[in-house]
Amino acid sequence: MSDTEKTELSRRGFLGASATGAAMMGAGGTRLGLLGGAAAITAAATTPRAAFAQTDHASPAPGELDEYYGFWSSGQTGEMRILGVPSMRELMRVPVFNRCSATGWGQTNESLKILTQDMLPETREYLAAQGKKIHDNGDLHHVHMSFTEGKYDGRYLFMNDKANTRVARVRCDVMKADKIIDIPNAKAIHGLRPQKWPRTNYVFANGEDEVPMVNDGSVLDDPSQYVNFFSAVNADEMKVAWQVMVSGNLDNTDCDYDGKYAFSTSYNSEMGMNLAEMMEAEMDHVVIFNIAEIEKALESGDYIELNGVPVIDGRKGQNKNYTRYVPIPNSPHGINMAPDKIHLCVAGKLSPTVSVLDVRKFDALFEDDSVDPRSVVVAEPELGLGPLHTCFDGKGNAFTTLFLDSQVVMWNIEDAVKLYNGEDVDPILNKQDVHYQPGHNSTTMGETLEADGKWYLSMNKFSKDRFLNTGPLKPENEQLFAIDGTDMTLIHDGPTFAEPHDSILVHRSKVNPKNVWDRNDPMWADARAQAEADGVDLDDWQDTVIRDGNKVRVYMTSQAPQFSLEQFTVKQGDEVTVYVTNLDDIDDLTHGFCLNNHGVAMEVAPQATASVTFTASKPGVYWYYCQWFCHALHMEMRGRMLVEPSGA
Ligand code: RUQ
Ligand code: CUA
Repeated sequence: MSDTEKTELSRRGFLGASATGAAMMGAGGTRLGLLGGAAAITAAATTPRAAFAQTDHASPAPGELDEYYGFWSSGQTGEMRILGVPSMRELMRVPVFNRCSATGWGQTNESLKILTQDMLPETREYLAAQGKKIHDNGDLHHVHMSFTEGKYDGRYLFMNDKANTRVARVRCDVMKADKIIDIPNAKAIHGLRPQKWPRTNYVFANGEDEVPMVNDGSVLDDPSQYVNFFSAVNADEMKVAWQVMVSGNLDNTDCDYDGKYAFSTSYNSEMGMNLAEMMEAEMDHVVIFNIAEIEKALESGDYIELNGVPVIDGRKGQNKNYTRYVPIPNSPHGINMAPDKIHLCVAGKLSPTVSVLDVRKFDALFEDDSVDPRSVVVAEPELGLGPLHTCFDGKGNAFTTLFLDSQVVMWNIEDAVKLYNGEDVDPILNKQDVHYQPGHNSTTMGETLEADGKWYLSMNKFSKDRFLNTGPLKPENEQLFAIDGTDMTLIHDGPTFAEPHDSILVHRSKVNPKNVWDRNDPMWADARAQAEADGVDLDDWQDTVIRDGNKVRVYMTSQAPQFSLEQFTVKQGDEVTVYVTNLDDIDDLTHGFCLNNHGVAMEVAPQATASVTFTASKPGVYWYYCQWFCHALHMEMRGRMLVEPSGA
């Protein structure tokens, strides 16, 4: 029996089972039966996806779970997204650097604390001058998970904000940010990677834009005095541990599987201020950071302190053992460490090449100044136009996006090394068109020692004519391929809103979030302390209104379909804080608190406490309501805030 026949048989079996199930379950079963039928019809259609449903690369049926979590950066949207792979179903949006109307991120006291407590004084002052507490935007390019011994450990996700020079950490147990820090001295954090070995003690973060070292206006249009900073963030404390001053703009970064080196691509080695100047040199470079030597400098005191951070001088020509500069053609962009622990792939962007560096050769560079930095290059295959990023299948093969060619090229690393050594081999295994202009790519588990080479994702910057026209602003496009040896088969092709910048594809065995919050979660420690001071038990039914001068604290609970307070009264001009604790502990029973005409809204997930503070400046009657659908009587879940006129 052929595979097709087998599938046909099981499909009929599936249809039959659904039909019987529906008949047996009577009216209640009709929906189930319909669902089964719909699934069977989809599978029977002659789309590439249906073809793939017949192999072990099957996309999950409705109701089935995906094998992988995808953690997505969203670029200029500023949030993190969670998708299921291979279905490519979007599961969640996690606000991080942006504000969110649904969850109240950027408005609740809990999120404001996370957004503001690690701000630099200069940021606070700047925002205050704009009449703001927080930034309204972020530009989140790179999401990466914490590692233990080269493997994802499911604790945290780290991410950058290029727009406002920040680094954030998201807790994987609840999928909320718990730390957002300003990076001093550096400007525009772009490339970001957690240390892989022995564990993520550091998160490495590139400063992309160069500025005067002390950027207080005393130096302005004198680029010769501009510098750039590479930062290592202590991942446990979320504080900058050290910075290295470098030459050139830092672009992307990665690190080895031995815990010895981090490395960054650097375009604009010219330190040019405009396009022509930035493109002048044929060669730019990769900067290699020697972690042990840098840590020694901290002990020996070979650093200056700038804004509370030890800054080490690793600029070109210093030839101290902190950095080495390896010339790479031309404006290199992506830098990706292969899971073979040996090969580092640096995409040439303006050069059609990927330079392959052997990290075992880096020791020699630091042992002897006179060793040619290019001696660490062991291959430089020409792959096509506009190579940007590379990922791996864990079987010795690499996939590189070609921005200008709108293709992905699959190639063999060892064969590229052989070619470089003069052997007559073609390292290119496969080229596939993608639509269009791919930036990042990722493979399942591809940036870890557990790279499994099952799926390949292309994140494309343009969709052009591929979807219904949405006006001048078009969606971007993502394409998922199944990898089978050297074959690649397209199984998903779908639009996304700005911007599918980068992603990691993590096996679901690595991630295990909670279903309801733990009542003692540190997220609302401040609310708990305040409640205790007010004699309120935050774990119990609450209907307490405390007046404290012109500050009013309102404690209420939510339990479907009711708030514990049907109404509360305040005076015009009062500063009101509403604390809502969701006593429901059923999965998926999220309530919300939205106060009409006050711009106040927040999510209160099961067993969570959330709070919001506002000024009751308008006398009158204002309804608050639950804005997360929770119950058949969800519409009835509401209450009134009565604001007495101040003269009354
Ligand atoms: S960089 S498209 Cu911001 Cu991730 Cu290469
Ligand atoms: Cu509670 Cu809707």
